[in-house]
Amino acid sequence: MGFPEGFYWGGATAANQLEGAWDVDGRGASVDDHFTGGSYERPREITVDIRPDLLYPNHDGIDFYHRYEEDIALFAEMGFSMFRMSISWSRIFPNGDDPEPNEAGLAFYDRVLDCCRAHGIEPLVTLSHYEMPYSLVERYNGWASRELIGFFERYCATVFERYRDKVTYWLTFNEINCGTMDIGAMMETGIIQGFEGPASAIRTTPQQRYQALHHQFVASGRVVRLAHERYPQFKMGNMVGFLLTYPATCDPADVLLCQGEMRKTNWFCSDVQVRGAYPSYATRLFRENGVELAMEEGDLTDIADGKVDFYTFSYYMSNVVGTHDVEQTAGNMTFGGVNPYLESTAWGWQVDSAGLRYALNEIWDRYQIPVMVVENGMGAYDTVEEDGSIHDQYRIDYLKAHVRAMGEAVEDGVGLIGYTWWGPIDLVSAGTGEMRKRYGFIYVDKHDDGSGTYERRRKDSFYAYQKIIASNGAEGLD
Ligand code: BGP
Repeated sequence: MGFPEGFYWGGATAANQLEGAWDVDGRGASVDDHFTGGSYERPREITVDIRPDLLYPNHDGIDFYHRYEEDIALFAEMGFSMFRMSISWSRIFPNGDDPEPNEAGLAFYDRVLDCCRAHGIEPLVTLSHYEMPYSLVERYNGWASRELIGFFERYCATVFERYRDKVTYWLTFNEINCGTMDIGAMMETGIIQGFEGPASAIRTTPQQRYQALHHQFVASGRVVRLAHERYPQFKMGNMVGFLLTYPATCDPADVLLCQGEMRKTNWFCSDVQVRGAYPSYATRLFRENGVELAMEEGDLTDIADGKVDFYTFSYYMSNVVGTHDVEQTAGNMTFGGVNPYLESTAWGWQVDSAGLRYALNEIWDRYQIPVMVVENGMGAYDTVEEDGSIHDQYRIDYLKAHVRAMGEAVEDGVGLIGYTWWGPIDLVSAGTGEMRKRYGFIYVDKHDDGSGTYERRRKDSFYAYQKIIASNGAEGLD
């Protein structure tokens, strides 16, 4: 079993979950800066104003802003050849539509990217990872407004030009398909203008969600076209939060229901961004959900011109749907029924490594463009032993099982070119705002109450991943 030569091994992060320094060097508040901490049982709260009596974990993140050199050196020590990061839009344009970009913000990413290059690490940069300047929420209700397209184009044009010699691989929107879901739409599209209360209480209509997505599709299409025209060396990708879904039984009604779910959740956004057109099933999907898209002339051309060069997705779990009684999962951000053949993490995510092989084959058969798994991982409670060591065998098992599954997919003929583990260093959870939901190979001494020294520590999994990378996935998998 072998991974192709030059296969990218690495880790994935998002600016808002690790940088901290939320109001430093001219940065504007971003959507996630208005989210308090939460937990498995208690949803994060969204507040319109930043309240001194509440804790907003993204404000400090893990202080990557000041510690990136140490962190990237640790990634290099593990053998990373790729680092997926995102640029914080509000570090570059604090209000989203400022007349000039913020030079201090641009200079920060120069330093980070130079540091990656110095270690021989290829950056993979997400342009929008669950955030936008909060000012655009206040004034425009996020992607509900068409104006966002122009602001996004300007932001992208600015960073493309600035980092043209430092970045080759770009992704437009993280998990764009979250915009098809009620709760997901809040982080993905920022349509939370004036909302105050538990994030789980947000309700959006299909009309709002698909309209916001349409604006994102047009924006993505335009910036992909711009990249192809001006920077032929750039490779532009999409990013889908892949929620693999199985039918609960072989009742054809369950199979059809599952097909519909797979289309709505995974294929809809993928089809638009890879094929450059709305899929044929969209007409019925829209009709049955009362969606009437407002479009302008040229929108469909923008989408058609903006086909991506490679396909990326996150993969954490699989779900089940059925027309009969199906026991529902109780985890945070889980969306379906219980699968009796699978075990779940402490947060209720059903671990399914074989499903990764299955998903990879489905994606490859459908699109035939290079594929990367840009998020995969396991949130878990870690215990620091008295001597400071962290024995995270559960994470090692998860990692090995998923690497083996990718190896099988490569054997199946899938054009897989890279793998970036989610949260190679502990960071703030997007779903719950917790620190204790840890993904890292590197432990960060920061806790949910905001305390901690921010000291970094190698876990056992650090060495396990190092071994896998050193042998290009040939060793360290037993
Ligand atoms: C994905 C997001 C990431 C990340 C991950 C884990 O959906 O793209 O930003 O956070 O999920 O989720 P969580 O942090 O909620 O455990």
